[in-house]
Amino acid sequence: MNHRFMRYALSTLISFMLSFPLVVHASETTSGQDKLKILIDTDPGVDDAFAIFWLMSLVKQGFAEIDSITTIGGNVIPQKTFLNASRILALGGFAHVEIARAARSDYKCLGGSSEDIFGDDGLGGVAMELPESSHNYDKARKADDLIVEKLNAAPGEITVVSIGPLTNLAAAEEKSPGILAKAKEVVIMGGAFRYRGNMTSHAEFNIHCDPNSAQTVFKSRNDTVILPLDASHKILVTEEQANSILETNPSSKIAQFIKKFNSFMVLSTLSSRDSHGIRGFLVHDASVLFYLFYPETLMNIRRAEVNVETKGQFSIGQTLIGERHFAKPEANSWVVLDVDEVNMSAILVEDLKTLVSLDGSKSGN
Ligand SMILES: [Ca+2]
Repeated sequence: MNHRFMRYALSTLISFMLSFPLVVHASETTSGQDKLKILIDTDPGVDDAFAIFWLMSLVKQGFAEIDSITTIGGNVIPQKTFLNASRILALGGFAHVEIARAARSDYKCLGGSSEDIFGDDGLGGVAMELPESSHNYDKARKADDLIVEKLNAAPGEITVVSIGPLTNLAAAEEKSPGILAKAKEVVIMGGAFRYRGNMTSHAEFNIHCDPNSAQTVFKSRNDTVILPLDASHKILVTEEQANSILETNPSSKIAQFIKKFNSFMVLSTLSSRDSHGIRGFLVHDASVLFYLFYPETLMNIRRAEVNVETKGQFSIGQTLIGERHFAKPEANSWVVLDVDEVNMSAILVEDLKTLVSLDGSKSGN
Protein backbone atom coordinates (compact mmCIF):
# COMPACT_ATOMS: atom_id res chain seq x y z
CA MET A 1 0.00 0.00 0.00
CA ASN A 2 1.59 3.27 -1.06
CA HIS A 3 1.53 6.54 0.91
CA ARG A 4 -0.77 8.30 -1.59
CA PHE A 5 -3.42 5.57 -1.18
CA MET A 6 -3.07 5.63 2.62
CA ARG A 7 -3.59 9.40 2.67
CA TYR A 8 -6.67 9.01 0.42
CA ALA A 9 -8.10 6.23 2.61
CA LEU A 10 -7.49 8.23 5.78
CA SER A 11 -9.06 11.42 4.41
CA THR A 12 -12.09 9.46 3.17
CA LEU A 13 -12.53 7.89 6.60
CA ILE A 14 -12.26 11.29 8.36
CA SER A 15 -14.73 12.86 5.88
CA PHE A 16 -17.19 10.04 6.56
CA MET A 17 -16.82 10.43 10.34
CA LEU A 18 -17.27 14.20 10.14
CA SER A 19 -20.34 13.94 7.94
CA PHE A 20 -22.08 11.33 10.09
CA PRO A 21 -23.63 13.67 12.72
CA LEU A 22 -25.17 15.78 9.96
CA VAL A 23 -27.50 12.98 8.91
CA VAL A 24 -28.66 12.15 12.44
CA HIS A 25 -32.09 13.57 13.31
CA ALA A 26 -31.87 16.46 15.79
CA SER A 27 -33.87 14.63 18.45
CA GLU A 28 -31.46 11.69 18.35
CA THR A 29 -28.54 13.95 19.24
CA THR A 30 -30.19 15.13 22.44
CA SER A 31 -28.87 13.19 25.38
CA GLY A 32 -30.74 13.02 28.68
CA GLN A 33 -28.27 15.58 30.06
CA ASP A 34 -29.28 18.17 27.46
CA LYS A 35 -32.98 18.00 28.19
CA LEU A 36 -34.45 20.97 30.00
CA LYS A 37 -36.23 19.84 33.15
CA ILE A 38 -39.27 22.09 33.45
CA LEU A 39 -41.68 22.90 36.28
CA ILE A 40 -44.68 24.81 34.90
CA ASP A 41 -46.75 27.12 37.09
CA THR A 42 -50.02 27.66 35.24
CA ASP A 43 -53.71 28.64 35.32
CA PRO A 44 -55.23 26.86 32.28
CA GLY A 45 -56.57 28.82 30.37
CA VAL A 46 -56.60 28.17 26.62
CA ASP A 47 -53.24 29.83 25.93
CA ASP A 48 -51.78 27.80 28.81
CA ALA A 49 -53.15 24.71 27.04
CA PHE A 50 -51.40 25.72 23.80
CA ALA A 51 -48.12 26.29 25.67
CA ILE A 52 -48.43 22.87 27.34
CA PHE A 53 -49.26 21.15 24.02
CA TRP A 54 -46.19 22.78 22.51
CA LEU A 55 -44.05 21.65 25.42
CA MET A 56 -45.40 18.12 24.96
CA SER A 57 -44.15 18.26 21.36
CA LEU A 58 -40.72 19.38 22.53
CA VAL A 59 -40.68 16.55 25.09
CA LYS A 60 -41.63 14.02 22.42
CA GLN A 61 -38.85 15.39 20.19
CA GLY A 62 -36.36 14.78 23.00
CA PHE A 63 -35.60 18.38 24.01
CA ALA A 64 -37.35 18.68 27.38
CA GLU A 65 -38.87 16.90 30.31
CA ILE A 66 -41.97 18.02 32.26
CA ASP A 67 -40.90 17.65 35.88
CA SER A 68 -44.16 18.76 37.46
CA ILE A 69 -47.01 21.24 37.21
CA THR A 70 -48.26 23.67 39.83
CA THR A 71 -51.63 25.33 39.38
CA ILE A 72 -53.04 28.62 40.55
CA GLY A 73 -56.34 30.42 40.16
CA GLY A 74 -56.33 33.13 37.55
CA ASN A 75 -58.16 32.57 34.32
CA VAL A 76 -60.66 30.53 36.38
CA ILE A 77 -60.81 29.38 40.04
CA PRO A 78 -58.03 27.11 41.42
CA GLN A 79 -60.16 23.93 41.42
CA LYS A 80 -60.91 24.42 37.71
CA THR A 81 -57.33 25.22 36.68
CA PHE A 82 -56.16 22.08 38.51
CA LEU A 83 -58.77 19.95 36.73
CA ASN A 84 -58.00 21.55 33.37
CA ALA A 85 -54.27 20.89 33.77
CA SER A 86 -55.02 17.27 34.60
CA ARG A 87 -57.31 16.80 31.59
CA ILE A 88 -54.78 18.45 29.24
CA LEU A 89 -52.01 16.16 30.50
CA ALA A 90 -54.27 13.12 30.05
CA LEU A 91 -55.02 14.13 26.46
CA GLY A 92 -51.32 14.28 25.63
CA GLY A 93 -50.39 11.04 27.44
CA PHE A 94 -48.71 12.81 30.38
CA ALA A 95 -51.13 11.79 33.16
CA HIS A 96 -48.16 10.51 35.22
CA VAL A 97 -46.85 14.07 35.79
CA GLU A 98 -47.55 15.37 39.33
CA ILE A 99 -49.87 18.38 39.62
CA ALA A 100 -49.93 20.55 42.73
CA ARG A 101 -52.91 22.62 43.80
CA ALA A 102 -52.79 26.34 44.50
CA ALA A 103 -50.67 27.42 47.46
CA ARG A 104 -53.54 29.67 48.52
CA SER A 105 -56.89 28.18 47.57
CA ASP A 106 -58.80 31.16 49.01
CA TYR A 107 -56.81 33.55 46.83
CA LYS A 108 -58.84 35.63 44.42
CA CYS A 109 -57.45 37.46 41.45
CA LEU A 110 -57.50 41.22 42.08
CA GLY A 111 -59.51 42.01 38.98
CA GLY A 112 -61.57 38.80 38.99
CA SER A 113 -61.03 35.86 36.65
CA SER A 114 -61.27 35.69 32.86
CA GLU A 115 -64.42 33.72 32.03
CA ASP A 116 -65.33 36.50 29.61
CA ILE A 117 -62.24 35.67 27.54
CA PHE A 118 -61.76 31.92 28.06
CA GLY A 119 -65.30 30.71 28.84
CA ASP A 120 -66.79 29.47 32.15
CA ASP A 121 -64.50 26.44 32.25
CA GLY A 122 -61.39 28.36 31.16
CA LEU A 123 -61.09 26.14 28.08
CA GLY A 124 -63.60 27.62 25.66
CA GLY A 125 -66.46 25.41 26.85
CA VAL A 126 -64.82 22.11 25.84
CA ALA A 127 -63.18 21.06 29.15
CA MET A 128 -65.77 18.33 29.74
CA GLU A 129 -64.98 16.80 26.34
CA LEU A 130 -61.36 16.25 27.36
CA PRO A 131 -60.28 12.94 28.94
CA GLU A 132 -61.16 12.41 32.61
CA SER A 133 -58.83 13.90 35.22
CA SER A 134 -56.59 11.36 36.91
CA HIS A 135 -55.45 13.75 39.68
CA ASN A 136 -57.28 14.49 42.93
CA TYR A 137 -57.41 18.16 43.96
CA ASP A 138 -58.06 17.46 47.65
CA LYS A 139 -55.20 14.98 47.90
CA ALA A 140 -52.72 16.97 45.81
CA ARG A 141 -49.74 18.69 47.40
CA LYS A 142 -49.78 22.45 47.69
CA ALA A 143 -47.74 24.28 45.06
CA ASP A 144 -45.40 26.05 47.49
CA ASP A 145 -44.53 22.72 49.17
CA LEU A 146 -43.82 21.09 45.84
CA ILE A 147 -41.68 23.98 44.56
CA VAL A 148 -39.61 24.09 47.75
CA GLU A 149 -39.05 20.33 47.73
CA LYS A 150 -38.19 20.11 44.03
CA LEU A 151 -35.72 23.02 44.02
CA ASN A 152 -34.02 21.87 47.23
CA ALA A 153 -33.67 18.35 45.83
CA ALA A 154 -32.02 19.48 42.57
CA PRO A 155 -30.50 22.96 42.97
CA GLY A 156 -29.60 24.57 39.64
CA GLU A 157 -31.31 21.86 37.58
CA ILE A 158 -34.98 22.80 37.24
CA THR A 159 -36.25 25.60 35.01
CA VAL A 160 -39.34 27.24 36.52
CA VAL A 161 -41.73 28.52 33.88
CA SER A 162 -44.58 30.71 35.10
CA ILE A 163 -47.56 31.36 32.82
CA GLY A 164 -50.09 32.50 35.42
CA PRO A 165 -50.32 34.87 38.39
CA LEU A 166 -47.17 34.63 40.54
CA THR A 167 -48.91 33.65 43.80
CA ASN A 168 -47.42 30.13 44.01
CA LEU A 169 -43.86 31.23 43.33
CA ALA A 170 -44.13 34.01 45.91
CA ALA A 171 -45.64 31.60 48.45
CA ALA A 172 -42.66 29.27 47.96
CA GLU A 173 -40.22 32.18 48.36
CA GLU A 174 -41.99 33.33 51.54
CA LYS A 175 -41.99 29.80 52.95
CA SER A 176 -38.33 29.25 52.15
CA PRO A 177 -36.48 32.53 51.42
CA GLY A 178 -33.90 32.07 48.66
CA ILE A 179 -35.63 29.01 47.19
CA LEU A 180 -36.31 30.54 43.74
CA ALA A 181 -32.58 31.27 43.38
CA LYS A 182 -32.12 27.50 43.36
CA ALA A 183 -33.97 27.20 40.05
CA LYS A 184 -31.81 26.93 36.94
CA GLU A 185 -33.83 29.83 35.55
CA VAL A 186 -37.16 31.51 36.29
CA VAL A 187 -38.97 32.47 33.08
CA ILE A 188 -42.19 34.45 33.34
CA MET A 189 -44.96 35.47 30.96
CA GLY A 190 -46.21 38.68 32.46
CA GLY A 191 -46.17 42.44 32.48
CA ALA A 192 -46.52 45.19 29.90
CA PHE A 193 -43.80 47.82 29.48
CA ARG A 194 -44.13 49.71 26.19
CA TYR A 195 -47.33 47.97 25.07
CA ARG A 196 -50.78 48.51 26.57
CA GLY A 197 -52.04 46.21 29.29
CA ASN A 198 -54.74 43.60 28.78
CA MET A 199 -56.31 43.94 32.23
CA THR A 200 -56.13 47.70 32.53
CA SER A 201 -54.52 50.20 30.21
CA HIS A 202 -51.29 49.81 32.17
CA ALA A 203 -51.35 46.29 33.60
CA GLU A 204 -51.09 42.78 32.20
CA PHE A 205 -53.42 40.12 33.64
CA ASN A 206 -50.91 37.82 35.44
CA ILE A 207 -49.22 40.68 37.27
CA HIS A 208 -52.43 42.61 37.96
CA CYS A 209 -53.96 39.48 39.52
CA ASP A 210 -51.46 39.51 42.38
CA PRO A 211 -49.06 42.48 42.21
CA ASN A 212 -47.48 41.87 45.61
CA SER A 213 -46.55 38.31 44.70
CA ALA A 214 -45.11 39.50 41.39
CA GLN A 215 -42.93 42.02 43.22
CA THR A 216 -41.72 39.27 45.62
CA VAL A 217 -40.76 37.07 42.68
CA PHE A 218 -38.95 39.85 40.78
CA LYS A 219 -36.89 40.55 43.91
CA SER A 220 -36.04 36.86 44.45
CA ARG A 221 -33.11 36.66 42.03
CA ASN A 222 -31.16 38.90 39.68
CA ASP A 223 -31.70 37.14 36.36
CA THR A 224 -35.44 36.51 35.98
CA VAL A 225 -36.48 36.40 32.33
CA ILE A 226 -39.70 38.26 31.53
CA LEU A 227 -41.78 37.81 28.38
CA PRO A 228 -44.31 40.65 28.60
CA LEU A 229 -47.20 41.61 26.33
CA ASP A 230 -44.68 43.66 24.33
CA ALA A 231 -43.45 40.28 23.02
CA SER A 232 -46.47 38.01 23.38
CA HIS A 233 -49.07 40.20 21.68
CA LYS A 234 -47.39 39.36 18.38
CA ILE A 235 -47.66 35.56 18.67
CA LEU A 236 -50.73 34.61 16.71
CA VAL A 237 -52.10 31.24 15.58
CA THR A 238 -54.59 31.94 12.80
CA GLU A 239 -57.70 29.98 11.86
CA GLU A 240 -55.91 28.86 8.68
CA GLN A 241 -52.93 27.57 10.70
CA ALA A 242 -55.23 25.69 13.10
CA ASN A 243 -56.85 24.07 10.05
CA SER A 244 -53.41 23.06 8.73
CA ILE A 245 -52.59 21.44 12.09
CA LEU A 246 -55.85 19.45 11.95
CA GLU A 247 -55.20 18.43 8.33
CA THR A 248 -51.84 16.96 9.43
CA ASN A 249 -53.71 14.22 11.34
CA PRO A 250 -57.50 14.67 11.30
CA SER A 251 -58.06 11.68 13.63
CA SER A 252 -55.83 13.13 16.37
CA LYS A 253 -57.86 14.24 19.39
CA ILE A 254 -55.18 16.81 20.21
CA ALA A 255 -55.51 18.30 16.73
CA GLN A 256 -59.29 18.41 17.09
CA PHE A 257 -59.02 20.24 20.42
CA ILE A 258 -56.46 22.67 19.01
CA LYS A 259 -59.01 23.49 16.30
CA LYS A 260 -61.86 23.86 18.85
CA PHE A 261 -59.77 26.06 21.16
CA ASN A 262 -58.67 28.19 18.24
CA SER A 263 -62.21 28.64 16.92
CA PHE A 264 -63.41 29.81 20.34
CA MET A 265 -60.46 32.13 20.91
CA VAL A 266 -60.57 33.70 17.43
CA LEU A 267 -63.99 35.14 18.25
CA SER A 268 -62.98 36.06 21.78
CA THR A 269 -59.82 37.81 20.56
CA LEU A 270 -61.70 39.70 17.86
CA SER A 271 -64.26 40.91 20.40
CA SER A 272 -61.52 42.16 22.73
CA ARG A 273 -59.97 43.98 19.74
CA ASP A 274 -56.54 42.51 20.38
CA SER A 275 -55.68 40.88 17.04
CA HIS A 276 -55.74 43.83 14.61
CA GLY A 277 -58.89 42.30 13.10
CA ILE A 278 -57.04 39.12 12.08
CA ARG A 279 -58.89 35.84 12.65
CA GLY A 280 -56.26 34.49 15.00
CA PHE A 281 -55.59 33.65 18.62
CA LEU A 282 -52.89 35.36 20.69
CA VAL A 283 -50.88 32.62 22.39
CA HIS A 284 -49.29 34.76 25.11
CA ASP A 285 -48.18 31.90 27.34
CA ALA A 286 -46.24 30.18 24.56
CA SER A 287 -43.78 33.10 24.57
CA VAL A 288 -41.74 31.58 27.41
CA LEU A 289 -40.90 28.52 25.33
CA PHE A 290 -39.45 30.66 22.55
CA TYR A 291 -36.92 32.01 25.04
CA LEU A 292 -35.98 28.49 26.14
CA PHE A 293 -35.96 26.68 22.78
CA TYR A 294 -35.86 29.23 19.93
CA PRO A 295 -33.98 32.25 21.34
CA GLU A 296 -33.12 33.45 17.83
CA THR A 297 -36.71 34.74 17.58
CA LEU A 298 -36.16 37.29 20.36
CA MET A 299 -35.25 40.68 18.89
CA ASN A 300 -34.85 43.17 21.71
CA ILE A 301 -33.79 42.03 25.19
CA ARG A 302 -33.25 44.63 27.91
CA ARG A 303 -31.30 44.19 31.14
CA ALA A 304 -33.45 46.03 33.68
CA GLU A 305 -34.45 46.82 37.19
CA VAL A 306 -38.11 45.83 37.17
CA ASN A 307 -40.65 46.81 39.80
CA VAL A 308 -44.39 46.36 40.12
CA GLU A 309 -46.81 49.09 41.11
CA THR A 310 -48.58 47.60 44.13
CA LYS A 311 -50.50 50.63 45.39
CA GLY A 312 -51.49 52.82 42.46
CA GLN A 313 -55.04 54.08 42.19
CA PHE A 314 -55.04 53.82 38.39
CA SER A 315 -51.84 51.88 37.73
CA ILE A 316 -51.86 48.92 40.14
CA GLY A 317 -50.15 45.92 38.56
CA GLN A 318 -48.13 48.07 36.15
CA THR A 319 -44.59 46.79 35.50
CA LEU A 320 -41.89 49.44 35.39
CA ILE A 321 -38.32 49.57 34.12
CA GLY A 322 -35.91 52.00 35.75
CA GLU A 323 -34.91 54.32 32.88
CA ARG A 324 -32.83 57.13 34.44
CA HIS A 325 -29.07 57.00 34.13
CA PHE A 326 -28.19 56.19 37.70
CA ALA A 327 -26.29 53.07 38.65
CA LYS A 328 -28.59 50.08 39.02
CA PRO A 329 -27.03 47.51 41.32
CA GLU A 330 -30.58 46.21 41.86
CA ALA A 331 -31.09 45.19 38.20
CA ASN A 332 -33.02 41.96 38.52
CA SER A 333 -34.36 40.92 35.12
CA TRP A 334 -33.96 40.38 31.41
CA VAL A 335 -37.01 41.77 29.60
CA VAL A 336 -37.92 40.79 26.02
CA LEU A 337 -39.43 43.80 24.26
CA ASP A 338 -39.65 42.67 20.63
CA VAL A 339 -39.79 39.44 18.66
CA ASP A 340 -39.70 37.94 15.17
CA GLU A 341 -43.41 37.15 15.05
CA VAL A 342 -43.45 35.67 11.55
CA ASN A 343 -41.00 32.93 12.40
CA MET A 344 -42.48 32.44 15.87
CA SER A 345 -45.86 31.64 14.41
CA ALA A 346 -44.34 29.28 11.83
CA ILE A 347 -42.22 27.48 14.45
CA LEU A 348 -45.11 27.00 16.87
CA VAL A 349 -47.39 25.64 14.16
CA GLU A 350 -44.77 23.20 12.86
CA ASP A 351 -44.06 21.87 16.36
CA LEU A 352 -47.80 21.42 16.97
CA LYS A 353 -48.02 19.54 13.66
CA THR A 354 -45.23 17.27 14.91
CA LEU A 355 -47.20 16.63 18.12
CA VAL A 356 -50.42 15.71 16.33
CA SER A 357 -48.62 13.59 13.76
CA LEU A 358 -47.28 11.50 16.66
CA ASP A 359 -50.72 11.32 18.30
CA GLY A 360 -52.22 7.86 17.92
CA SER A 361 -55.53 8.77 19.53
CA LYS A 362 -58.65 8.39 17.46
CA SER A 363 -61.96 10.16 17.74
CA GLY A 364 -65.16 10.07 15.81
CA ASN A 365 -65.98 13.63 16.79
CA1 LIG B 1 -51.97 31.56 31.85
